[in-house]
Amino acid sequence: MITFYGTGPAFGLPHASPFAIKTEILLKMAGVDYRSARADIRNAPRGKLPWIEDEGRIVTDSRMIRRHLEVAHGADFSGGYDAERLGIGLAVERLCEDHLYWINVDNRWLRPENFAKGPAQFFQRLPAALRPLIRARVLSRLRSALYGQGTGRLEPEEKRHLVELAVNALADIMGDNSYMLGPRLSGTDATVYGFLASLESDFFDTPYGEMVRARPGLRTYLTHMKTEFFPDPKPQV
Ligand SMILES: N[C@@H](CCC(=O)N[C@@H](CS)C(=O)NCC(=O)O)C(=O)O
Repeated sequence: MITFYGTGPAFGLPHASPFAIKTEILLKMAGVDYRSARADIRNAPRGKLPWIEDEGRIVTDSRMIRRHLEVAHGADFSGGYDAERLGIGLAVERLCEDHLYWINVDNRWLRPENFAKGPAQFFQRLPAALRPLIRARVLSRLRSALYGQGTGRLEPEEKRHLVELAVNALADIMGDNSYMLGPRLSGTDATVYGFLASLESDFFDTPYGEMVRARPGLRTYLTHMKTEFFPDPKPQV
């Protein structure tokens, strides 16, 4: 039995973290037995979530969890696609993880109204006296990370432009297909759903949800992926 450490349902999503949404879909696709546990970031083996524990072995990072499921459990996330399509899939995944991720973090954490209704909740479990200090430290670290990565230097209109390009690229690559790479599900869908659902969520005040909803193919995709993988979220242990 695998123990999967994610955030659990939050912000109208199966997990606050798009990487955790991705990982839970991969676990379901692999057909392995797992139970969900709420991750405490202070105990995260590499300071990031999600992670899993499988028979005493800890695996961190959704990309390494995917490899573990393939190697140790024989999972096949290829969907039967050829190398060219899978290459596009990998590029699409990294577009989500290494590009859209940062804009999503910026939107949730550095817009004060979004921070207050969303990520601020994560600090509620800390002792009240420590809360302001730790919150300020985390925000300062994130601001530096976003500045270093570059997203933190962009104007809101420039970020909107980049998201529009990425969302339209995803919609155009998917075309009329049911899944990202064609008529069949593949590992790429785990990532794309995690990030598109996070971007589209109207829990936060964001101009990005509308960009996703403006593409009918993506709207349909989000609905059928949710029905397929998260008809009702699994209880935490
Ligand atoms: N490459 C990692 C990225 C995971 C990641 O960045 N997780 C975020 C939550 S969405 C996190 O734990 N951030 C905490 C931090 O960076 O301190 C993966 O694929 O799992």
